[in-house]
Amino acid sequence: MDQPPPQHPTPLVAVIMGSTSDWETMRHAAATLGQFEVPHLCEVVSAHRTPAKLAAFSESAAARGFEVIIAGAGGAAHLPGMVAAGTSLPVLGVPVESRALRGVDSLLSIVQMPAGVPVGTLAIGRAGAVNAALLAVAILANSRPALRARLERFRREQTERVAAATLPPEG
Ligand code: RP5
Repeated sequence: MDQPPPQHPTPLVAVIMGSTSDWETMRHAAATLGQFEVPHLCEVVSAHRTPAKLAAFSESAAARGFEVIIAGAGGAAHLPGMVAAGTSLPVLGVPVESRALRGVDSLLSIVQMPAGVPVGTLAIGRAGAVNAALLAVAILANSRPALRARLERFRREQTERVAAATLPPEG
């Protein structure tokens, strides 16, 4: 008898990015969500190169079951703000480190949203990608006690690891 195709749980978090070149940074968000077994989808959606796809994505995101959107972009990084313009879901913005200005351009493009359309902006690069995923987990955990317990265990283990760390001998 044929086996039914594997059921993939509906993704709760969308990890979108402006270009495949952002994946090196954004893969850390995906990996962190994976660590918490949070179903997620990763996709390239460009504010500048695929504006119609961006509009369709943001307007359908809530109906598709996403609860949080993580958007990473570099340079003139309009993606997080533009996706936030089309949805009331929480949008977390990750400034990708650009070659020319080391991500300061990305950071300023994402962080300075006018009042009324918020984007929660994280740090430039890998730290921002990891923390965006941890914030997404914290948001989802508000209504999922098992996820809250897992997040608290992660934090406890991190604390224990840092407390037990030793420095190399001097000289
Ligand atoms: C942005 O332009 C992307 O988010 C990326 O960070 C940057 C450069 O894109 P590529 O020229 O590498 O495709 O839209």
